[in-house]
Amino acid sequence: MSIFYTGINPINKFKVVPIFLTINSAYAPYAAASVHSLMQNTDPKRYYRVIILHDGLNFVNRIRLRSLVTKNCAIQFKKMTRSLYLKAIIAYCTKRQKGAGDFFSSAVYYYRAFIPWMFPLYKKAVYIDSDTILRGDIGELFDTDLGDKVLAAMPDPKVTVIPEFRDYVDNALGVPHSEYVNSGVQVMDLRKMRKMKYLTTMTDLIRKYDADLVAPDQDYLNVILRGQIVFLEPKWNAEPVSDLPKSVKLVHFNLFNKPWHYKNVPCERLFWNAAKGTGFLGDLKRQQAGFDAEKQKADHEKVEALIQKAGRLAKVKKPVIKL
Ligand SMILES: [Mn+2]
Repeated sequence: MSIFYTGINPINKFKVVPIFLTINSAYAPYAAASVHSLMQNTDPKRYYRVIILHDGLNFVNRIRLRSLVTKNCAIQFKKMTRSLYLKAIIAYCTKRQKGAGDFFSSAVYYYRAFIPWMFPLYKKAVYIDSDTILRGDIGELFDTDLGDKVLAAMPDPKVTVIPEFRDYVDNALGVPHSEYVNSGVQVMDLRKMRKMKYLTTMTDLIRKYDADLVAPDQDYLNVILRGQIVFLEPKWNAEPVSDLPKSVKLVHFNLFNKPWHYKNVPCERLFWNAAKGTGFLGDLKRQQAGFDAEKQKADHEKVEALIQKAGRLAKVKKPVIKL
């Protein structure tokens, strides 16, 4: 590779596959494993650009992430600016998402709603959570035909199997649970999202209702885009299981059993193989070693509290937010 190589794709921006992740410094090690796995599974004939939205990554994290660039895959960082939208969201998160089930206390999850607005030159993009590992070419996910819909995402398996989540979604959100999607993997039609003013709609709902919800922007996404979502095949947002089908292209370590916390969890090899060579391997090993019985107990209690919260919020007569 030339010493002048900067990781910037020397080609038309519109031909690139743009992939967004939204992180803070705490998520950097998992994001690095995810991005590393993504890059190991690209089509050499295509160009990719990983765009990391963050709220202030430190220098070391940025250097380590940036060093993952390959010939056909660039990395770009974009720090979130404190727009009025973001200020409203941070105020809401600070007030609402703290306390019981503190899983989602962070405004980081809401950054993805800013993508259409912050990147007006892109027509379409992929978003992935940082707790994902790729096993196939993300370009194929990007190629998903959205038809006249706005977004592609996968019906959330946790909502099908956990009765509290199911009732919460049906009653409190007014979204049929079979249609409720997980927001961890998305293909977005950015033009349509701009046209419908997705970000403004979301912040308006936040301001108007100040609603106590279970999942951060995922709940708003489902309410706002109901009926406008193409359902992805499970292979693009698969739960980690020990007998993972060969066809699976993306594994999502959603909610419980994170391999960087627990030993002997499904698909841990996939994660650790991707973490190797990222510069974060030592950090991740230390994190796992330090995740003692006390932290495990707290982690389980957080999951339990989140389920209980869903059960509590499900006991409403009509949906808590209305478009
Ligand atoms: Mn996730």
